[in-house]
Amino acid sequence: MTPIILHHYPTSPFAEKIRLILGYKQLAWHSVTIPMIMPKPDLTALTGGYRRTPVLQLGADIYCDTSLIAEVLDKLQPKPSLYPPSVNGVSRIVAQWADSTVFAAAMAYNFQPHGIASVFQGVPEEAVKAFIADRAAMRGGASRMPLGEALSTYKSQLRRLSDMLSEHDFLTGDVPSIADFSAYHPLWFTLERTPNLAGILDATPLIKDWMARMKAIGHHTSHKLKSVEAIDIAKQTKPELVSNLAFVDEHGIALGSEVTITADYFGLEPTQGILVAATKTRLTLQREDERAGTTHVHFPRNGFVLKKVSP
Ligand SMILES: N[C@@H](CCC(=O)N[C@@H](CS)C(=O)NCC(=O)O)C(=O)O
Repeated sequence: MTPIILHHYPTSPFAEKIRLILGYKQLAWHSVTIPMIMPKPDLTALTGGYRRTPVLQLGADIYCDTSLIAEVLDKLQPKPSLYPPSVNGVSRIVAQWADSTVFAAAMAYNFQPHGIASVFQGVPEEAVKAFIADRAAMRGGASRMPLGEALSTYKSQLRRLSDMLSEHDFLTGDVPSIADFSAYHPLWFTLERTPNLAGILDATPLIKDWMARMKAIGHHTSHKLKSVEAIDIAKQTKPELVSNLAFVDEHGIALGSEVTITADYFGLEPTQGILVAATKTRLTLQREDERAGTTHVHFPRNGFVLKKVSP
């Protein structure tokens, strides 16, 4: 089997979502540690510009965004499913809400001054300043949610999540679904990276018990890989064929066009390449890179903007 390579760093909540999914599916993986801030030259040799964390690599196929990465891992190892049929729709909707709305409130709460002090304990002041400036640039200068709003929003979201746990062990039933992995990671950051702020979880003991169950899933086994080795693997591999996929055109952009794909918020570095596939749910670009060779970079349609490059 093509090695599963995760490009990530330990403190990334979205990476924790994928590490736990790998654990749930008992998939062994390779771990490439990437920088927390720009520049990320080895990552962008693979993605062509996309800089968010994490990124999944299977040979010369590069998958951006955890909603797509979760789908790919579920296809690779269908059991246990992340999308149990009886809750397929609702689990995806809760996951989307958690990855966007809960994540925003939780991180605004986690990154209040006490939280920053805890996350960056022992880190030189210059590095902390560089991190704060990098994230402000990613938000295009927009500030995080004010602390008062973050506090009331996060508390109310915790109460809603707790309500969902009153009759079963996981959010949508007796077994985990994608909803659990998406709701867990922002709360994991509160509990593990900003423990001095974790008292907010005390009002919802059902959540604390559920978090212990989620943590127990673990990350299965991983082996460290250097970023240059990952680039070599891409260079030595051919991307999977996509010419058999049904073309769904929502933009009036033909396959074979030179295009860019850009996240619709937070981290607006575009990836440019040839549009080689567009299905109902995902878009694929082919790129040539001096170091990585020919790669296919895959994005979900949700949350990304496709544009034709004018000649
Ligand atoms: N929608 C994206 C969000 C990913 C995201 O925001 N990741 C954060 C880290 S948890 C990030 O990219 N931060 C900036 C960076 O790592 O450069 C996904 O699901 O993968």
